[in-house]
Amino acid sequence: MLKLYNFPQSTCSQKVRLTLWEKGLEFLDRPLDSAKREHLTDWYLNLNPNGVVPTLLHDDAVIIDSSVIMEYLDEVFPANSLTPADPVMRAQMRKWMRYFEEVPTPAVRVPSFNQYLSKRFDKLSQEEFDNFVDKHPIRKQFYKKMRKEAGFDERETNAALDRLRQTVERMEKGLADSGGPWLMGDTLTLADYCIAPTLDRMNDLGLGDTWNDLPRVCEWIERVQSRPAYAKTFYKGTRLSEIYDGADYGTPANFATVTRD
Ligand SMILES: N[C@@H](CCC(=O)N[C@@H](CS)C(=O)NCC(=O)O)C(=O)O
Repeated sequence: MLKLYNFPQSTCSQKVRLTLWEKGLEFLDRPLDSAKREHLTDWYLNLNPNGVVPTLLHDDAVIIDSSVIMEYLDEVFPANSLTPADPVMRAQMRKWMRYFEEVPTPAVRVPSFNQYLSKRFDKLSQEEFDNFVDKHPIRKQFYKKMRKEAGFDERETNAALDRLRQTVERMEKGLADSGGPWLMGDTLTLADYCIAPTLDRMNDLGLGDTWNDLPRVCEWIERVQSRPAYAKTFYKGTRLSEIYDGADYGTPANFATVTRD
C-alpha cells in the first residue's frame, strides 16, 4: 500500500504525484493542512524529522525527500519506467535532478513567499512568528531571512529570479542538445517531472514570460501539460492563486492536536 502525505500546493509534492499518476500507481492521497501546521506536529515529525512534505509510506517503509521518492517508486515499480536503462543516461538524468533541487527549487520559494505565502503571517505577532519559525527543523534560517509581512528584500528576490532564468535557459539548451521533445531526448523521464511543478508555479505567479523567448521550453511545457498525469496532479486548489485569494490563512492555534492515519 502506498500512502502519500503531502500538500496539494507544494511543488515537491507535485513532483511525486506526477510520478505516481504517470506510472499508474494506486495510492492514498493524504493532504496535510499547511495552515494548521500539520507537518510540524509530533506524529508527522516522527515520520519526517525535517518537517517538510512529502512523505511516502510504502507498507511499513517510510521514504522521505521528493526526488528520493520519485526514484524509489521507479525502482520498486519498474513498469512504465521513467528512468533511462543506460547508466550514462541515468547519470545525465540525475544531473538534471540535482541541479533542479539545488537551483530553481529553492529559488521559486522566494517569489512564492513574496506574493502569497507570507500572507499567512499577517495575523501573527512577531513573537508568534518567531515561535513558528523555531518549530522548523530545517527551514529556520530560510524564514529568518524573510521579513514577516513583506517577504524577501529586492536583492534576494532578484537573485532568485536570476536563478529561475538560468534554469529555463539551461533547459532550452538541454532540449536542443537532446533533440527533444523531453529533457533526456525521446522519452519522458523523472527529470521532466522534477522541474515541471516549478514552471507551473512560475506561471501561477505571473512569471511565465521568463521563457517567452525560449521556443523549446514553450513547447516542452505544452507537452508536459497535455499528459493525463498533469491534470490529475494539478486538481483545483493546487495553485497558490486559488488557495490564497480571499482565504482564511489560519492560525497556529491547533498545533499538535491533529492526528492522521
Ligand atoms: N528536499 C525536500 C524539501 C521539501 C520541502 O521543502 N517541502 C516544502 C513544500 S514544497 C515544505 O514542506 N515546507 C514546509 C514549511 O516551509 O513549513 C523534498 O524535496 O522533499
